[in-house]
Amino acid sequence: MILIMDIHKLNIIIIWMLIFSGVHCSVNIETVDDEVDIKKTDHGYALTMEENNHKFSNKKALFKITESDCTHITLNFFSSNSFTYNIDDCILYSLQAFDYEVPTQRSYSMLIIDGTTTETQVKIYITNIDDEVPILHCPNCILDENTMYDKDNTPCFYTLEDPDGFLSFMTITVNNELDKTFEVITNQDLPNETYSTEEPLINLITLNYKTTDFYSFSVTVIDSGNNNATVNAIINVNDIRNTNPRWTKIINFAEFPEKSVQEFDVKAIDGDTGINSSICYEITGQDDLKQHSDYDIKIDKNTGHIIVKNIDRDKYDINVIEVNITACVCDETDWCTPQKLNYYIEDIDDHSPIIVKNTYLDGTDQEFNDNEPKIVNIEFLENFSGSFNFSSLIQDIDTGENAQFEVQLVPEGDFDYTVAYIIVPTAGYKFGNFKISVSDKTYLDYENPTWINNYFHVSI
Ligand SMILES: [Ca+2]
Ligand SMILES: [Ca+2]
Ligand SMILES: [Ca+2]
Ligand SMILES: [Ca+2]
Repeated sequence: MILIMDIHKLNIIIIWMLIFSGVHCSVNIETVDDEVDIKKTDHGYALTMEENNHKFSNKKALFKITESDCTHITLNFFSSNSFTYNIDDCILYSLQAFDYEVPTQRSYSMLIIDGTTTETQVKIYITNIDDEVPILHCPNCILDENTMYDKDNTPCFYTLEDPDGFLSFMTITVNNELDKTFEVITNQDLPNETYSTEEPLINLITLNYKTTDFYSFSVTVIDSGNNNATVNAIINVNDIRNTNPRWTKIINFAEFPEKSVQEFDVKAIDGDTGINSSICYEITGQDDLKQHSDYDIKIDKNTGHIIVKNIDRDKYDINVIEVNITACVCDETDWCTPQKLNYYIEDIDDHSPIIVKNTYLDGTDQEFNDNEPKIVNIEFLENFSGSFNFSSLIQDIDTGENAQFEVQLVPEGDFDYTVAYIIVPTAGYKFGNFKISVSDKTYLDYENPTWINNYFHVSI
């Protein structure tokens, strides 16, 4: 039966045989180091000590063997878990460190054999301490401006790892004086044997893309063993839609001649520069344009190029045209910025004064539809000394000095009949009513054949 067992089972059989046979003796051990706790158990000793892989120098005293001269001591490990050791002056030293994070170094079971018949069982338990450095992985985070994030809605999580566990005892600090802006929330309710978790980053104040579009800071994590790590973090701020477009190029006043073709360029940009959407232009709310649809004022929806033409200043007698344009975010047309454009239209002298109508004393009008010479025949008695029975409305639809005109009587043919007549007034602006009267009735002598038919022109 013994022949078919492996060496470990062989040892066990031997132990039990020895225990039950009662023929063997045992050695005792005692502590020589405060950091090593030794307790007597039913079957030997239980030795407990903290892992020491970070503070091990070259050897560690585990216990002292008593009641033996230690000249024939060997250790017999019960499994493949063993450690290197030596015995000096009956003190057993481990010549290697014990690291709890290495699973095979967490416990040992062995026999101390003194000679051939004396054995003592010793179990060694290595306890975990927070001796390894934690690791923090920074996410690449984008947070919306004007939004408060809490642990439930933040998209930003730091991965915290520590091979020791004990994650609930971590302190995570935001540096670079941004601890009033950001905070990493730590979870205080994790079992000690949790080795990795996600810790949410939240903001403590609202972020403003226009003020700061990204934050760069470091985050330090300290574990319960005072092991720490610092990593750099960058939080980008996402611009969200909350600003109307902004005009960057505008010509809000221009002066140019009527009936000319004018071109202007205006430009606006997205007020939310982080979104930077395309801007669309439009002419809006232009009452004059609706009234006078023969105006031609257009703006290119995409480029902001304005073309103005066909403005007939005289036709509507207006000198200033107010055009309202807007710049809107093309795909979010609630976001618009209006702008007023004022165009001062210069008159050109493209109209002559004309006689529009004659109005007779009885109230009837004789209207003229063209600029051709008009012939008016009137008859009256000799020695007539009053005014003719009509007045002439003369109009020049230009404006300014282009609308000033003079009126006079000029001879028709060789003989000057105008010496007997007068027209008043002799000048007008834009329009006026003119009346012709006899200024010297002594000319109006029927017996003088020259004065029976009088001809003259009204010249404007
Ligand atoms: Ca360790
Ligand atoms: Ca640790
Ligand atoms: Ca540890
Ligand atoms: Ca004109």
